[in-house]
Amino acid sequence: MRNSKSRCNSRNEITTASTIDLLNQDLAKQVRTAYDRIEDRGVSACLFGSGGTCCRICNMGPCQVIDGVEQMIGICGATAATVVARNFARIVAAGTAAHTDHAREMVMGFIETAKGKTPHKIQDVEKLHMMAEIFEIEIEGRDKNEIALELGEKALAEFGQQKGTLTMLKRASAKQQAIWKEKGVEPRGIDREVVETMHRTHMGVDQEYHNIMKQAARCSLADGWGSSMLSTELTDIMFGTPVPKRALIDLGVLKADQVNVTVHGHEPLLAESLCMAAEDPEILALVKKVGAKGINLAGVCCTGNEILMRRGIPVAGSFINQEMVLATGAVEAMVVDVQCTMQSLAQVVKNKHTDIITTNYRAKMPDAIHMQFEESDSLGSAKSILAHAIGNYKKRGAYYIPKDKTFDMVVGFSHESINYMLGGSFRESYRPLNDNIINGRIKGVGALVGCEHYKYSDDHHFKVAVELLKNNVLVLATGCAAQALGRRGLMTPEAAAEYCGESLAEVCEVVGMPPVLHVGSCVDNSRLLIALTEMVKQGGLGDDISELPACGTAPLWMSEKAVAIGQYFVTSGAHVIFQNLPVTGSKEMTDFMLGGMKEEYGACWGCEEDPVKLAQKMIKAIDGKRDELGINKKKDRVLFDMEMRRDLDAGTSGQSVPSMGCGNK
Ligand code: NFS
Ligand code: SF4
Repeated sequence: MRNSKSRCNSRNEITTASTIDLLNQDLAKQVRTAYDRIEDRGVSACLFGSGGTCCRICNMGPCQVIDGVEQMIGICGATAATVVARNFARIVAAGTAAHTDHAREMVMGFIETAKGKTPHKIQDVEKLHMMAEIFEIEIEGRDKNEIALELGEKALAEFGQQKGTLTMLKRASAKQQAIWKEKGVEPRGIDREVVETMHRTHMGVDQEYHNIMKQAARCSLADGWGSSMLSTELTDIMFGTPVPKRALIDLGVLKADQVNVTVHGHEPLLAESLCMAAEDPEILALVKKVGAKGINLAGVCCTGNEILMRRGIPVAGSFINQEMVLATGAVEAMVVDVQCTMQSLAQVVKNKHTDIITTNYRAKMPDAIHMQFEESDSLGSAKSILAHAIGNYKKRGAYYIPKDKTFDMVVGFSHESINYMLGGSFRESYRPLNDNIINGRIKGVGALVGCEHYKYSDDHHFKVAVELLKNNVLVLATGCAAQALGRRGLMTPEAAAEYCGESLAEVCEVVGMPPVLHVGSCVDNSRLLIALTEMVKQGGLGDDISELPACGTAPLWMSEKAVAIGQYFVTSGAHVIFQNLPVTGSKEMTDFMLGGMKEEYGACWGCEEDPVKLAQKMIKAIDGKRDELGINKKKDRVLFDMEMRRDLDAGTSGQSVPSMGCGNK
């Protein structure tokens, strides 16, 4: 059943202050938004589609299948379980393909960088060496570019590999690796798992739901421990591993007297090149010529997260704000690459001076202009794009920027910076985190990830987070979920006192960290896999991820990528709760997803639409793990005494609140 309280179908139910302010302005009243389209279309989603029982993979259908009704199986005889499993596996394959194609671009850009053919440089040599060790690459006496080239080529080979297993699986705990081996779900090559999933779900191939789901598990691991992880690590090596820094979010980051260029999409190669081009003297001269005070780059969606994490570039909006960013009339160009770009954008800017500029041959849009981003000439491409945007500045008509509604954030919590922040310069480690979980000051870790969704209230993520924090669950966030929380002021150290339970607030205060840590883009969910694995390796909290007091959620998943992410977390032992899953049309599949998977991988999926109940289910799952670990015994609440404070302070020297603000390690 739908919970009406968490539904948001009209403009009247929007709670984001900047959006309300903007939509009340005359210039935005005519703009048709997704909220309006939801109202226009009504709310009746097709039951077969939402339950996963519509099959259209062959031309004897489409067949709409009803579980348990003999006359309502597919023309070919396919049952509800088979159809649901096939559809679900295809979602995982599509999500994996999206991350993989992104990752491939990054690896190829990395190789070109190692060859000196891009304006970028190998920046994080420590991480380069760490990755070289994993890939068994000699580092002694070798130049960083030489090592990077070998690493890039070995990484690229993982995509087309046909046999064996992916190299980075060995970063998982021994127990985890043993489970994957025993279940036969170790991915062989990244592309191979996507292709095989598509083949096995073709008409008349794999017809046993459990076997199909086994391949969905293997395919998702090729994403999380394969392409996404490669992308994150190689991007860090090239553009720098994020460290804590302050930044701003919301529509107010747009500037009245500057050329506003928003970058929307996912691939940091484009965004990083635009950042470099924005400082180029030729570009600055053009800016001056049109009478603007500067060029203001701002991010949207995950590309926004990438440059936010590494450069502190402000975020104008997340997925649900993309139309709003343009409705301001203050944007000279929105530069997009791939994924999560709504086709409606061109309609929003129809009578405005704004150009939507597509840059990737894979992703063109009607009514947009296309300026191909050439990796071989990335700075040149980026400069041409900016020059075009600057040319629009003087054409700007009526505009409105909701100025006073911008939020401060401290972002940049890569797994390394969490390690450093908690452990301090002398003993980088997750020990203090584990200790604080064991002693109960932190109940556990909640990962809040994934998309946003117009069908639900826009303070949904906030409500989930607040309930978790109140119960002393530390929140790690990525993707648009992270932006939604930043936009509600949860990413400042000061938020701890307001929202956290007493003991979590104390830990945040001593360390000087926000109660919600921004870990990056969706591809960076691989950072969470590593962070969880590090907690396991640190000891005291079990032998693999499935034993940790941790739980994940993508409470408003929208894209297929989010499902691939959820599936790789579950297959890696983390319990994950979504608002719904397209499996309800089959009892067998529902039972397997919400229960049976646990027997095989130590974790399963859960579903809950109501944000507060969802958080409570996460807390219950975390408490269950604490019970199993025997660390949930009621203790007298211990406040930090002087010795504990000294201990943590010594551990965090150099990372007090002010130094977190400037973010230099
Ligand atoms: Ni993730 Fe990021 Fe946002 Fe969802 Fe889309 S931008 S990759 S898919 S909507 S979180
Ligand atoms: Fe129908 Fe079977 Fe064809 Fe699917 S594969 S559309 S269930 S006949």
